[in-house]
Amino acid sequence: MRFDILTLFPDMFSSPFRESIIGRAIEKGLIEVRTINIRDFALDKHRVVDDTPYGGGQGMVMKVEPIARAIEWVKSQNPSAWTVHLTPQGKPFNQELASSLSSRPHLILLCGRYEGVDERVRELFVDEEISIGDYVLTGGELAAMVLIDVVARLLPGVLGSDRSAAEDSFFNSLLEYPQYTRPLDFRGKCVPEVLLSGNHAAIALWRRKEALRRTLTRRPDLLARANLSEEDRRLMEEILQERETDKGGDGA
Ligand code: 6GU
Repeated sequence: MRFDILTLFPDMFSSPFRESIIGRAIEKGLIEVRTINIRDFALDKHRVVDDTPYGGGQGMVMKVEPIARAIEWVKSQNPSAWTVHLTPQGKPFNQELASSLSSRPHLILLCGRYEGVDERVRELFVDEEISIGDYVLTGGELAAMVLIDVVARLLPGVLGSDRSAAEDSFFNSLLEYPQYTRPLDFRGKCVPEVLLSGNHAAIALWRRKEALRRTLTRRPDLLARANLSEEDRRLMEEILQERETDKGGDGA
């Protein structure tokens, strides 16, 4: 899968994609990430990429021509590339949207600055507008990094054979269960007994219950979408009972 990032700040992308899972995916040729400096597509002597807004007001607006030329340059190589504009006005990004993007062989990611991009870019060149959450970033660059990370790990081979994204939290609409490693006792806080039992069925049941408990406590909105089995419903009953008696839970 190919990602072409259109940005005014290509240097922001050099380090994050060298590391870890995404770095290895690039080395293995599973994904290609290329940054394209929008300024290189400005034709005037001073390579101007932004201008003051018609109608007045604060800040600068990114000009349409350099962005148009940059997108058309990529499209001349692959007319079927899918163009995404990262903007707070976009559709909220989530696992489902990531999954649908992961089936596209070539994404063009347009990173705007917060003040905005000339509206005609959207009208003429953008297939989809995406936001990564209800808060304001100074530009689309960090959002593009988030999107690439989330989408890339869904591609075959990126996570390695021993792990699949289908096991992840959010894929199942539940939060993850708590994890522990050595030492057994840290300042009087001990690892739950059941995890030392060697009883795999009991461990699986405990983990499922704790995942349900966390989701109920922290993100009850996710439960509406979760596919709960008969056993899950029974565990939920237990959790609610426990909450009644000892105001238990994981302290969340
Ligand atoms: Cl995609 N861009 C900016 N500038 N801010 C954001 C965002 C995107 N998503 C959330 N906040």
